[in-house]
Amino acid sequence: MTVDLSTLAFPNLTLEEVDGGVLIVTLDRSAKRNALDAETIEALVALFSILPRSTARAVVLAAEGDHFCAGLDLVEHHEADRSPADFMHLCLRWHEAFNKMEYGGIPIIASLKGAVVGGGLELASAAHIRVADASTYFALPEGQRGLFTGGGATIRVANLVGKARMIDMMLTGRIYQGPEAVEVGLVQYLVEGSSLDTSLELARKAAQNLPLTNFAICSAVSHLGNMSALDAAYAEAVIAGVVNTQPAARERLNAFAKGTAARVRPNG
Ligand code: 1HE
Repeated sequence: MTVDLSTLAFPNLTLEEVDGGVLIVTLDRSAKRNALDAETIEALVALFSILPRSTARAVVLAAEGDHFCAGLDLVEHHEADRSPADFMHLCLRWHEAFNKMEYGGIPIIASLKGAVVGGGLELASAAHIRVADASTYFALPEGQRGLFTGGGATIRVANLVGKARMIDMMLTGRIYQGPEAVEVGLVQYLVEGSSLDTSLELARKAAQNLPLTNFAICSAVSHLGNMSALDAAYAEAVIAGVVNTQPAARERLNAFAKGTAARVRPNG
């Protein structure tokens, strides 16, 4: 059953369907710099659990205000005075949300600005493409706060920048921004104008792919990365068997065979 996106509503998130099958999901807690409290994490779990069964073909994850996300809600955490078990269970909900994003099969483009720090970087790392603007900066300030990452930074940020850089960020509070953020792998795009415009452009492009192809790209690639090379090669062949023979692809292959499909050539 396909879920009607217009019926969905979640705390601290706004949803806007735009043309081309693109859904803009906006973090809407800018008074708190979009810090992730428990309620917002539950909203992300619920939303990204549903999206694979909706009409959304691609998502732009954006934010209200000047900052993408200030990470864990430190005030809530301080006031809740959580037990180790309570915080472990909370972190498992963060993982549930971010795993639904990374493995859900729907392309997610994160439109970044301002602070993308701590849990905010963990959230951005669960997207498939990250777009920064001139204001965007990245950090893992957990070390300075007497904390440790709990939303997957040791896995996803390490995958992006490597273990040594991630440890440096955690130990020293090192901030990455601008071209250096691209060089180290934190983002694929750095734009002069608005990261939202470029994210929408990229999402519209991705949404034109067949949904089963995008499912393989935005789910299988991550699953394959968790396997041994031998098993990953086997599973890749099985997935390609399904995806590359999908009836919906025949029209595209036919167009190529007839010479009417676009060729792959660089601009200019
Ligand atoms: C918050 C949070 C937050 C802002 N939790 N309330 N993350 C951090 O260590 C980053 C903490 N935040 C900051 O460094 C700054 O807020 C910013 C650089 C992001 C933005 O600065 P600014 O000057 O625009 O805002 P502000 O004055 O610091 O904050 C505005 C309000 O947002 C204020 O609330 P108010 O009620 O006093 O107006 C702040 O308290 C609130 N706010 N950030 C709660 N993070 C699963 S483990 C993950 C572990 C982590 O993520 S640790 C990293 C935490």
